[in-house]
Amino acid sequence: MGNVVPLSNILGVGELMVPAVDPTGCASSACGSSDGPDGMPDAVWNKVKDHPCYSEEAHHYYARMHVAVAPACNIQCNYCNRKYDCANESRPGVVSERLSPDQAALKVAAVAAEMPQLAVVGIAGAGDALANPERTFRTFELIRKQTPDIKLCLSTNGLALPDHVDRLKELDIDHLTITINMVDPEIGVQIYPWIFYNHRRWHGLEASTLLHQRQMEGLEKAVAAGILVKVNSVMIPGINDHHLAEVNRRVREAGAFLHNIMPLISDPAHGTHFGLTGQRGPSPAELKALQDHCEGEIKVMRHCRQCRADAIGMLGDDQGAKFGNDAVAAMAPPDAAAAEAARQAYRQHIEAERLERRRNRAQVRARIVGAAPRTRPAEPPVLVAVATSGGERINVHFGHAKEFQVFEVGAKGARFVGHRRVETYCEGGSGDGGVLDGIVTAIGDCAAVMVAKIGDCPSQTLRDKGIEPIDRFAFGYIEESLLTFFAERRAATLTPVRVA
Ligand code: CLF
Ligand code: SF4
Repeated sequence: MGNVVPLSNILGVGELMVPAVDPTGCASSACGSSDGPDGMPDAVWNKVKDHPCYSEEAHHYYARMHVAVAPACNIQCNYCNRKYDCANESRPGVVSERLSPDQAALKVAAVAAEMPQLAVVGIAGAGDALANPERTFRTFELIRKQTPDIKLCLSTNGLALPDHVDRLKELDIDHLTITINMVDPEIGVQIYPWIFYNHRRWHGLEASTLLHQRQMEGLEKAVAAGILVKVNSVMIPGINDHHLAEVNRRVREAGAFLHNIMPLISDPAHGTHFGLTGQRGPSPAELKALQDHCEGEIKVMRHCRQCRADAIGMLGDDQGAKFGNDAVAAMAPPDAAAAEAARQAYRQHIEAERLERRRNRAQVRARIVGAAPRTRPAEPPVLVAVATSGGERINVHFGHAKEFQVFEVGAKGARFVGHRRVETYCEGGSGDGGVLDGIVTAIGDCAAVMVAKIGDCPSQTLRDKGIEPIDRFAFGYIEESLLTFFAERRAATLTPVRVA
């Protein structure tokens, strides 16, 4: 598999593959992410650098798992149906199993023993983590004790947050997500039919006003306590899409670290109010336009996968089905010390890889972007879809891709702008035509798709639709491949301007 070293050879664990440090020192990149220690205090960088949600770069290397210990919720969102995962942090889909705190701790130990990439354990439902505080905090206590090197993370709608910030701090929880969809209660009325607070149910504007006040109070308190707060917002066209820039401004002023603007997922089959009333979600272009508009002093997260409340693994590659309660019970008791040693070895390996690549990033960009001839007129950036399973490399066959990462590449460089989920095209050697149509639709706005390998038949269909299939960069680093592609494309289509 090209320039890839099986970490299992070093550690004797799993099937994990990680990219090797390039001994020649060339071809390093960061996938267009602006993530990095630059301009960030060391203390903050150390908190975010291995968190797959807080650092776009880290999501290529590190995994998270959710433990679904919090079934109840204290509010009703119009995009949620109680029998589905919390839409704050998950895609609709039933939580397979609810866990007690003891079961959750057992599951974390089992996953940690199998998956040295595991960096974070989060509680994100299936209801609201802080509507179930005893179960949530007991779970965190158990996990903190058994795997102290794994970060803890919590997601909440914010209603109960002001009452629990001190407890979060005591448990050394550095990462907190609050879903804030509005800062104007009149807009909130269209999203929240009721909340349950102070032993009674509140409706309408009263409910929405209370929720807004508690969310902002909780945000400010958490920031004051030194917790890195990520704000999630669900983009709901016609309801809060034009309002989210104001939300962005207000949460930034209140000290939020990161703003994650996610698309509404709405389907009548989910039985939600919005699904049943035909409320649509935004198109990828609408989502990107809003994210671009909000990007500025606060970083906008674009790599969210709207995970299940029981998701396990790298973002975009859920391994949760392998770790059901029965499977965990049948596993041999994990060797905690060996598992921790494996995690430490993995982190050191990745740290060296990232350091090396950061050193070379400027050289790579200068070589490919800086050396390009000046052209007239400036060629606009294009979108390119990439099949990757991590390591910042193009390392998935077209037919095996469950999603494509989308990058915008232009004269100034390449940057990650989102992902498109697809059904897997290849089914035991024969491609599925209907699925191919779906993939073409999903990446229809892309000029090219970069994969590790692709067959003639799908290649022709893609070409017919104006999408260039490219497998000549197989297993190469994504950013360098994108920049090379753009430079070649520019050289082929534009006349260089002589510079005096
Ligand atoms: Fe989980 Fe959320 Fe923590 Fe990440 S998810 S509790 S911050 S560890 Fe991440 Fe999943 Fe998006 Fe959430 S990709 S839904 S942002
Ligand atoms: Fe559903 Fe989460 Fe909203 Fe509660 S906060 S109603 S679980 S989406």
